[in-house]
Amino acid sequence: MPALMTHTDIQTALRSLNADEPTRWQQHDNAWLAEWVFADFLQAMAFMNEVAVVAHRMDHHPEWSNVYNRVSVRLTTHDAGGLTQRDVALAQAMNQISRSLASRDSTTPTDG
Ligand code: H2B
Repeated sequence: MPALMTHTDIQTALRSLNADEPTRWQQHDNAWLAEWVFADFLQAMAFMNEVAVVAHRMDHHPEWSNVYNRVSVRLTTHDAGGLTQRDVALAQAMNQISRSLASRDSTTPTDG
């Protein structure tokens, strides 16, 4: 079972995760919450699909929901009862995937 992070570890990791977007990740109880607003529904789905591949590979799964172009995420390690390095790794992957999607052209299909 992965080790729970100390309070100091959690604060350090949060600062690093929020280096580019200071209010993205918030601590709430024993978990981190984040929300993204994408260009449209397909981009939100692309985000979830790319993250799903990583989460499956890591065997670490987000609690998340989607409404149109919004994706809400809660990360915690259930087996450990709180935040661990697995949550840090998945949060980093989510940041990276969302940045990469935002820099791509719209995922909306066109006739071209
Ligand atoms: N995801 C999360 N977020 N926390 C866990 O403790 C966890 C998980 N445990 N995905 C994994 C699966 C475990 O149940 C399996 C058996 O490895």
